[in-house]
Formats: sequence, structure tokens, C-alpha cells
Amino acid sequence: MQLYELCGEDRERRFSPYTWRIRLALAHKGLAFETCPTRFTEIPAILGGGQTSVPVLVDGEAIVRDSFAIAEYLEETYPDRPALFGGDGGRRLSRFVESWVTGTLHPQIVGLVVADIHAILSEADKTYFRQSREGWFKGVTLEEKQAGREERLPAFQASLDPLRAHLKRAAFMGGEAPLFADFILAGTLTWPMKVSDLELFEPGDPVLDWYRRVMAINGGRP
Ligand SMILES: N[C@@H](CCC(=O)N[C@@H](CS)C(=O)NCC(=O)O)C(=O)O
Repeated sequence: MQLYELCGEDRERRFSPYTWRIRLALAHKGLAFETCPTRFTEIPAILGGGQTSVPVLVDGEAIVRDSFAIAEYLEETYPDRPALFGGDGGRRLSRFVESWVTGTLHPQIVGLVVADIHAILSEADKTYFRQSREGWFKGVTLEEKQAGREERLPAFQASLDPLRAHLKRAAFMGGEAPLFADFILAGTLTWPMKVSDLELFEPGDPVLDWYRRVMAINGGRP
């Protein structure tokens, strides 16, 4: 298998939240893969062209795009390995978690680290990233978007309260073992950690303990 992943100027710095979901899913299923670190401006050339985002997974003849579609593909193709969804109900609940994480947490994380993301990119990617994101922000610069982030950190931390409540009853969102829902959120938290020195959580926060448990399946490495 080959996994196309987003990287910074340093190809070892792989920081995409969506790609981390798949790294963790592959580790959970015990499937080996070769990484293909790809910068933003290299995405259109992946596999001869036509790709607009990563992750992209190549498994023999199969080419699968989109992190959720990749998770569904892995679950269907490797059903005897540890589960990602635990059935159709779990698959649908994972979609809910995806919507919550992407809709509620991603915009907050952008406001915490978007200028830090820019700083770790190659020169060509810096130009692309600034133009595209400042277009999204309707002219607000990356630096203005990130300014005053310490004031917004408590609201971000409070967004994780539903997980803290859940962790009083179970080690993972999935119960005793992690499921794809855990990997969705852990992938998203890895993204700011890979690009910024900002401490997202206070020491002793149960979210950090959960995060370390999830990352243990990746050899403990974020
Ligand atoms: N729905 C897609 C979203 C993937 C996505 O947005 N990936 C980002 C990297 S984190 C990307 O490739 N962006 C390309 C760009 O901004 O040009 C998935 O789940 O895989």
C-alpha cells in the first residue's frame, strides 16, 4: 500500500488531520504502507493528475480518495483485522463524529495555528497557502486570524468536554478499544501539535491521557 500524505518543507513533518486518521487506521488494522509525503502544490500531480486533496491510498489496483472512504474501504477489504466501525451503526456514528470534529473543532484550530502552518511550508506552498486561505478569510491575513489566540484557547478546550465526560465511562470513544471515531479526533489534534509549540491542553487533562492511549497504536508517536 502507498499513502499520499501532506508534508511541510521538511518531508518528515506530516501534519494533515485527515491523513493521520488513516495512519492510525492502518496501524490499528496492522497493515504496512509506504508513505508518499506530498506538499500542497504537488497534490495535483499525484498519480499522474486529477487529485485535489490528500489522503489518497493505493492498494494494488485500488485507488481510494477521501479519509472516510478510505476507512470504509479498509473495513470492507480487511474485515478480519481489528474493527474501525464495529458495524453499520458505528459507521454512521463515526460520520457524526466527523461532522462534529470538522465543523466545530477545525475552525477553532485554524484560528489557533494557521500562521504556524504557513511557517513550516515550502516557499511554493507558502504562496499557495496564503493566497487560498486569505481568500477563504475574505482578506483577513493569516497573522490577524491567529492573533490573540490565547484568549480563544479556553473555548477550544471546553469544546472537548463531551469527550471528558465520556472518558469517565470508557477508555476510548469506541469503548475498551479505539475505533475510527477515536482516530478522527486524534488526527485532528495531531495537526496543531505537528505545526506549533502552542500547548493545547493543561497537564493532567484526561484528553491528553486518551490521546496518548490512541497514539500508542502508532508506537506512541504523534
Ligand atoms: N474530505 C477529505 C478532506 C481532505 C483534505 O481537505 N485534505 C487537505 C489536507 S489536510 C488537502 O489535501 N488540501 C488540499 C488543498 O488545500 O489544496 C478527506 O476526508 O480526506
